[in-house]
Amino acid sequence: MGSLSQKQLDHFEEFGFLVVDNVLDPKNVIDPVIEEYRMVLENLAEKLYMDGSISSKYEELEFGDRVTKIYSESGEVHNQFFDFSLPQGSIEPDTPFWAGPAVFRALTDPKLLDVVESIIGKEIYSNPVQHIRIKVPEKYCPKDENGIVKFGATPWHQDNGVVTKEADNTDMLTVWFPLMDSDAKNGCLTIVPGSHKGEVLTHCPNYKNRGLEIPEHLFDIGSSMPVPMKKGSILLLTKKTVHSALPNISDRIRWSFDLRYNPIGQRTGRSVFPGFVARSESNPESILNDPFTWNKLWTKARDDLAKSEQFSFNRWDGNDIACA
Ligand SMILES: O=C(O)CCC(=O)C(=O)O
Ligand SMILES: [Fe+2]
Repeated sequence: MGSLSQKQLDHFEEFGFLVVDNVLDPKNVIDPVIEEYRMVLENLAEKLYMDGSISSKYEELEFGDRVTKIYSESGEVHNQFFDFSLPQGSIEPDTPFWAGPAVFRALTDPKLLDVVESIIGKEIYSNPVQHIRIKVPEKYCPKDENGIVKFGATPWHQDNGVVTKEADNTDMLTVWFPLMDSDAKNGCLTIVPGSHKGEVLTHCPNYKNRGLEIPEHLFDIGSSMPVPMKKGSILLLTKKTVHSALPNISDRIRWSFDLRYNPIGQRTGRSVFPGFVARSESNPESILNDPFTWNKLWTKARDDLAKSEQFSFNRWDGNDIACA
């Protein structure tokens, strides 16, 4: 059943975002995810230690400090190892990803789906445009050849801009949540209230070496605001709400999930990646309940894509006049 009040729905409609507190149980939903990722990090540490990229496995450190140390010493951000999605190109038979049971339980959490149902209705598809984002403190984070922090602040964009045009009529909802408290210091999201009422804005590939970004002159950056969040809270965004994430200038990691949902039957905008039916009143047998089947869907997608032609989700042209 939908769980949002009319007041919350009105806020979402008017401003294009909504924070809902106390949705995900920190102990029963989020901590198991963290525990699962502790094992994933253990495997990464073992691999990097074996191939000589790190001098110790740093077993004594807790997750955040350990991942920071490992990324820093190896000079690489290994986020693909943890992600429950695949890269947008160069997929190999051994491209890593993590689609584990605790992650699946978070994606299909009944309280989270109750919130989603309030917005998109009772027939809910888990859209495969989804990521874990681990942001280690910028001061320790490896930099690219332009001196820019790898996987640092997220540039200004609309989620509609990162999917193909086939999803332009899809009622795609973004659900973002941190796995710890998130604030302006450790890199919470910033949003532009009301920006969802306009068009899909021009995005520029690799704008100012930062990645896909909407140039600042196309929206009202002055009215943007950071959205600090508690562990267990979720942030809803429409597909056209302009948003970005601040840099992590704290001493600890900032990590988060971003998920998408759309009504069953609509295009996801990344058709080569697998989604699944998360909730359905009209056809309950179609619901995916088994995390291992979900894992197999991603494994098959990875194996198929490793054999096939390269694909691209990019719809933007860096030569557009707005990008100059
Ligand atoms: O977490 C981030 O840095 C960006 C997330 C985002 O853009 C999204 O959830 O749509
Ligand atoms: Fe986004």
